[in-house]
Amino acid sequence: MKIAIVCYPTFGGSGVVATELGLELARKGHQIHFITYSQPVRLALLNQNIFYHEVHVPEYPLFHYQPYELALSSKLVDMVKLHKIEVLHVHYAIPHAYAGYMAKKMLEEEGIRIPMVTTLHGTDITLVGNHPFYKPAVSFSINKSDVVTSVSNSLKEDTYRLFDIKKEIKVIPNFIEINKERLDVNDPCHRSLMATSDEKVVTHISNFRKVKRIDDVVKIFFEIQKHIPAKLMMVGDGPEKEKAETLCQELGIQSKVIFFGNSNEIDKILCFTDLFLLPSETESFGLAALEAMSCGVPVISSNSGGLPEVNIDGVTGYLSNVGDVQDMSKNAISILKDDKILSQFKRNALQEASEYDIKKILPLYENVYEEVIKSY
Ligand code: GMT
Repeated sequence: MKIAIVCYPTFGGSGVVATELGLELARKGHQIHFITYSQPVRLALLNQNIFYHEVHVPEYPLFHYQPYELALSSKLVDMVKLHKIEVLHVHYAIPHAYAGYMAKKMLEEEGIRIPMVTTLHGTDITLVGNHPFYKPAVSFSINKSDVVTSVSNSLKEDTYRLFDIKKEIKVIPNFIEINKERLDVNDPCHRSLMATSDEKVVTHISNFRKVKRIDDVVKIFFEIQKHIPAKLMMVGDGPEKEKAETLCQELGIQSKVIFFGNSNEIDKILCFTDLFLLPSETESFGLAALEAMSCGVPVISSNSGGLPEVNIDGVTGYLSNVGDVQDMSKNAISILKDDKILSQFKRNALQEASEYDIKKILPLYENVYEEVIKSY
C-alpha cells in the first residue's frame, strides 16, 4: 500500500509512534510517505520505501500566525497526486485531521477519492483539543475521518465523554519492538559510568511539561535516596526542566541527579535502569513506560488515563493516585530494597511489554488500511 503519514516530527510520543509505525510498514514492503515540517527525529534512514516530504510555510509579514494547516493540506494534495497515495494516516487530531480533511475535499474536486485514518494520541483530546477555541474543529475533523483509532481504552472513553463523536473509535494500542538489537555488541551497557555497583538507577523520560509532574519525580527520588543508595537519570527537555534542577539543588541531591536533555539513545540509559518513574497528571497511554518495560524496567506511575492498561499494579510496578508522592516513594523503595523482588518485577515488566510487540500490533493497522481502501 502507499500510505501518507502526517505527524509531529519531535520527541513527543505521537511522533515516535507514527515514525516507528512507518518504518515497520516500510520494512514489510509498503511505501511510506512522511509529510511534516521537519524530518521526524527517529527517521534516521530514508530508503526505497520511505519518503519524506517537507511542508514549508513561507514567512509573510502580514500573517501574525503562519498558516501551517493550509501549507500542509496543499502539500498533501500535491503528494497524493504525485505518488498515487492510497490512504492518509494522520497522527494527533490538531491540526492534522483538519488539514487532512481539507486535502480530501480538494482532491475530491479533481475526482480523486482518498480515505483518512485519524489516530488520537492524548493531549489532542484531553488537554489541547478540549479547549473551547479548538473543540468544534476537533469534533468536526474526528467525525469526518473515515476511521478513528485511539491508543487506549481510556482515551477512547475520554473522547466520547468530551466530544460529540458519532463515529466508532477503534482501540489500537501503542507498540514496541521487542527483539530489536538495542545495544551495539562492541559498545555494551555503560552502567558503571553512571552509578557505583551498590547504587540503584532510577530514570524518568519525558518532554518535561507540567502534565508530567516533574516535581513529583524529584520528590519521589528524594525519598528513595534516603533509604537506598541511588542515582536519578532525567532524560528529555521542556518547560519544567529548570524548575526541577532548582528543586534538586534545594533538596541537596544535585550530585545524585543527571540531566541528559533530549536523547535518541534512550535504550543506552534504560539498559542500566532499575526503576522508571512516571507520576503524570494524565497519560493516555504512557509510551515511555512501555519503552522502559521493554528493557525489563519496572514502573512506578500514577493511575490516571491509560496507565493502568500498561503498568499492571503489583506486577510490572505499582500505581498510585496522582500526586501521592508518599505512596509512590513507598512502592519504589519496596521494589528496590530487595534484589529478588526487583528481579521478579523486571521479568514481569518485560513479559507484559511483549503483549505490545510491534509484530502483534502492526497487522491491526494494516487491516484498517486494507478495509478502508477497499470500502472506497
Ligand atoms: O506525552 C506527551 O505530552 C506527548 C504526547 C504526544 O502526543 O506526543 O503524548 C501522548 O501520546 C503518546 C503516544 O500515543 C502517549 O503515550 C502519551 O501518553 C500521550 N500523552 C498524554 O496523554 C499526556
